[in-house]
Amino acid sequence: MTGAPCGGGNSKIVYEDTTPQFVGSNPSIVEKIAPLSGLTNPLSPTAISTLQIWLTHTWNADMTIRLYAPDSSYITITNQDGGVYDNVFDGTLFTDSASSSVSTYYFLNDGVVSPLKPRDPFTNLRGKNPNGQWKVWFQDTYPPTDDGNINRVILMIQGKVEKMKNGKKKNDNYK
Ligand SMILES: [Ca+2]
Ligand SMILES: [Ca+2]
Repeated sequence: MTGAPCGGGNSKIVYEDTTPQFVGSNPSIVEKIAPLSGLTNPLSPTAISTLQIWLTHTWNADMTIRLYAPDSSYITITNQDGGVYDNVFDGTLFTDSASSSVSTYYFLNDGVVSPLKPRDPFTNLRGKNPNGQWKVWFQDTYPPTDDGNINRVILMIQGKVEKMKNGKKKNDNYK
């Protein structure tokens, strides 16, 4: 049996940005642009996406962070979470598989909390064309005091291996 060609393209892309950028009074908005290509379109119903950020900030409830897909829709990662504490997102892995959500976690101390579920699930991104310009959008919504620095961002998008009718793996070049 010869099945029609299926799959193709990369099933996993990891995008990393290590350019430190200030966020606070000026500018209060920072965008990290991730141009992705070669991913299987549309993004699989079993796709897994994660976002890890290293943000130092002395009042994390100032921050709103969104992940924009290439079609300009977005999911909210965090919005006025983290309270008055320092550096709670300095290395946080946002993943749907975390046991606690950023919106309900009871922040009590300075220091990183990881992993956390984002406010909106990454599963909302399934079915979209993943090829194009992704954007991680940071806003300090209270610029006058308590600033931050975005030191590193890692966006990972992974389609799961799916089996074809003939038993072959769909994503032969799964990495
Ligand atoms: Ca503080
Ligand atoms: Ca601020």
